[in-house]
Amino acid sequence: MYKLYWAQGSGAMAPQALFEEIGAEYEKIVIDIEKEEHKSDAFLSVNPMGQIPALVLPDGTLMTETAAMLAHIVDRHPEAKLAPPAGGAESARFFRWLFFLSSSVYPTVLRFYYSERHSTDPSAAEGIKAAAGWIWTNNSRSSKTHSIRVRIWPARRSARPTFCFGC
Ligand SMILES: N[C@@H](CCC(=O)N[C@@H](CS)C(=O)NCC(=O)O)C(=O)O
Repeated sequence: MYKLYWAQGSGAMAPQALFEEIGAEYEKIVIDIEKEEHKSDAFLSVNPMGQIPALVLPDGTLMTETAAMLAHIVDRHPEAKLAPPAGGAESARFFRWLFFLSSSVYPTVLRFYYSERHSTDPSAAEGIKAAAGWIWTNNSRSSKTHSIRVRIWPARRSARPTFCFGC
C-alpha cells in the first residue's frame, strides 16, 4: 500500500486527489507542520529533506517532489486514464501544466510562507512577499491563456475538477 505523508493545506492534496480519483488504497500519515513535526527525527528518517508531501511506494521506495509523484501515479494506473495518451498535443498541455504548477506556482506560494529563506536580511520579508504577489498575478494572467481542462485529465468526464487555477 502507498504511504502518503500529508499535512493540512500542503501540496500533499495533489497526490491525495489522484488516489481518491483512482480509488487506490493509501495510508495517510498526518504531519503537523505548525508543531514542526516535519523536523522531528521520526519524519527526517523518512524524508531527510523534511518536506511534505513524501510518498512511500508499495515496494518501500521513497518519493519526494509532488509533480514527480503525480507523473508516477498516472503511469502506475493506466486503467484510470488520468493523463492523455503520450505524444499528442493534449499530452503536451498536460505536461506543461504539471511543470508550470510545480516549477512556477508552487514555489511562488512557498515564498509567502517562507520569505525568510530568500534573504539574509530579516527586514526584506515584506518585499519578498510583495514580489511573490507580482509573480502570482503574472502567473494567473498566463494561466488564462491556456486551457484549464488539463488540470486533471477527465477520467470521469462528469467529475468536477479536483484542482482549478486561475478560474
Ligand atoms: N519541491 C517540493 C516542495 C515541498 C514543500 O515545500 N512542501 C512544504 C509544504 S506545502 C513543506 O514541506 N514545508 C516545510 C518546510 O519546507 O520546512 C515539492 O514539489 O513537493
